[in-house]
Amino acid sequence: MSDGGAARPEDGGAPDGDHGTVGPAGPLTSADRLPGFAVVVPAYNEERGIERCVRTIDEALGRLPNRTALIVVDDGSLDRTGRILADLRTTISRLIVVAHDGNRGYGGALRTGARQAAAMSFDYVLFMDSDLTNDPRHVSDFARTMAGGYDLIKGSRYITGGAVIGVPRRRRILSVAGNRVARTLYGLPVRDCTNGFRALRTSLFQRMDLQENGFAIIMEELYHAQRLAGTVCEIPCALSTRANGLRPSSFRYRPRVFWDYLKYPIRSVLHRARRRAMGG
Ligand SMILES: Nc1nc2c(ncn2[C@@H]2O[C@H](COP(=O)(O)OP(=O)(O)O)[C@@H](O)[C@H]2O)c(=O)[nH]1
Ligand SMILES: [Mg+2]
Repeated sequence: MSDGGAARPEDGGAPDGDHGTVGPAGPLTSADRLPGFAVVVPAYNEERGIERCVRTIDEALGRLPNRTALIVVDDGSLDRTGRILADLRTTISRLIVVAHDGNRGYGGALRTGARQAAAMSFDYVLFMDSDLTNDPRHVSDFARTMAGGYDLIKGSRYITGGAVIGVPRRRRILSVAGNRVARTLYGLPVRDCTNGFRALRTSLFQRMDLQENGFAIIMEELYHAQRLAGTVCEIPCALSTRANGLRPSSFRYRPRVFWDYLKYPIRSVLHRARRRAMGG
């Protein structure tokens, strides 16, 4: 499928088994189903940026007709993140704060956030970072694409309209190369496998047997999406680098991280080969 568009169930083209790339969809019409969704934001020691993050996402959600919530998971922050969130909670009704006593990692925080979203009957979870490097103006693009019924919607830097802004050259090159390998091995039409800005049907996320506590949960999810035959599409998104004044990124390229990421596309190849060998 091209960058131009993808079939939506209400267009008569059921997306079962359909994977593809969709550009930003047209304006919402009253004919569109409006899925409810929760933006889930993991936060660890984000005292310097969490207030701006919450206010900006809350404003973006306030402009949408969908039922929404903003779930922030304070993952055992040692700084003032928890206190700032508690203050914001008193005035921002859309904000739900879930706190872990200790640090369970990015993956653990997303699982907690998704459980909360499921308990509140939200159709989708939209995962976003707490440093505003995922541009909140894309939240409405996700909302429109959810109305198309996809199971997994990936934000993509690597399709027409996507962008990488200010990210160090080394990290950009590794990302492009890693994503080429991952895309080929998964066999999914996803150009940006490693992007953490993505939305999933809450029920699909809950069905995935996710174990990763770190950032590799992003790759683990794609392995399960491929296995569970979910419908996948990409929408263009920009990713920028952390603003000066925030704490530095906690992502580290270590040999172990490469393996943690790569093992899922490799497992995906093996899984499909096994299925073929069994004639299924
Ligand atoms: N739950 C949890 N979230 C984390 C942890 N470290 C970073 N994060 C969050 O994960 C997101 C991305 O982190 P960041 O440091 O910006 O890494 P990068 O985006 O890969 O450069 C942000 O929302 C962070 O607050 C952690 O140990 N636990
Ligand atoms: Mg970041």
